[in-house]
Amino acid sequence: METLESLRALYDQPFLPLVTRARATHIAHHPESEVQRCELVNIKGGSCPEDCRYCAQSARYTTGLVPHGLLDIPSLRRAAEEARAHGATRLCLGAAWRGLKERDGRLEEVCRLVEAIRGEGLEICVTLGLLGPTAARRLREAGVTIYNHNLNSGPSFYRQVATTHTFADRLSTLRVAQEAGLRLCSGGILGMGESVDDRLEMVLALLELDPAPESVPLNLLVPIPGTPLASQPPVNPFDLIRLISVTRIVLPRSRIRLAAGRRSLSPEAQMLCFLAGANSLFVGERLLTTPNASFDADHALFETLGIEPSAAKSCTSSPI
Ligand code: SAM
Ligand code: DTB
Ligand code: SF4
Repeated sequence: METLESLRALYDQPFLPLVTRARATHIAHHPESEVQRCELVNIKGGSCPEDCRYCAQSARYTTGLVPHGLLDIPSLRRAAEEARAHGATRLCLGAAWRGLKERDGRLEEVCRLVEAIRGEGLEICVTLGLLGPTAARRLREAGVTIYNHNLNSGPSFYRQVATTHTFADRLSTLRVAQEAGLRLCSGGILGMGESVDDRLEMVLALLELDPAPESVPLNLLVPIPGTPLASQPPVNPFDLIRLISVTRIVLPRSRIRLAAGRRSLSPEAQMLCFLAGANSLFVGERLLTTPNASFDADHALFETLGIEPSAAKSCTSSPI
């Protein structure tokens, strides 16, 4: 069983042996040139009551974001078509609110959106904040197969990430989603001022989930003017590559997603991330509120590396 000390020992070994071991683990469990493409749609933007210190969508900070209500069905259908045109096999619908309570009218509205695009050949992931059991079961029934809810950091640092909910609240949502038959997508953000141990504590918490998350997004903080974390210094890409390597070694079957902040990485740094075990990314012009890596840059990178897109899993597939 892994401990913080064993993860730290892995993390601190010399860079090349660490990446070599991660690569060997990767090849033993995944097709070596396959990278999953996902696309995000912000189905409800801004005015969020939570105080996550990194987030453009919190109502507590003046970020210049123009809030919008729930997306309509034709706009979502168009977004799904665009995602398919970009080669995405998974669509992730995000909403800026605290979560969905039981008997919340917004739940049925989200389910109608999901039902409108199920059967389009895309895996449907949603990221709707804190979740109760009835809402989780209803989402599963509507056609959602994956729930994204990031732990974002380790438990010791979490109080410095947000105060309006706790790390335990986030963990409990993950368990609720799992119990409803949803596969999990959960990871975090690097660059909020946390230590390496905080990042490894997060990996340890992901490891304790049973089954392990199907995907682990690793975001680099995108500094948003107006938020408390606007002036954080950028993360050293080698620290990201080390964390990807450790995550790959201890979660051999999970997909590791290079998520927000990818556009700040050079093609060479991204290549090292793939070598260390990253095998998923976001395509499309935008993430939720910020620009993503450009289509042309991605096209050139995929060509250079001979990266192949993954096939979508069936909507009824069981947890890994
Ligand atoms: N409200 C839901 C929640 O908090 O889970 C879903 C939307 S939230 C924007 C989804 C995730 O995006 C966050 O948990 C965080 O990991 C990531 N994220 C948000 N803003 C970010 C930023 N500025 N830089 C990097 N990642 C960010
Ligand atoms: C994840 O880990 N990152 C995505 C998705 N899952 C929901 C969101 C990134 C958001 C980046 C900042 C923004 O665009 O507002
Ligand atoms: Fe709200 Fe999610 Fe942003 Fe936190 S991360 S402020 S819960 S939208």
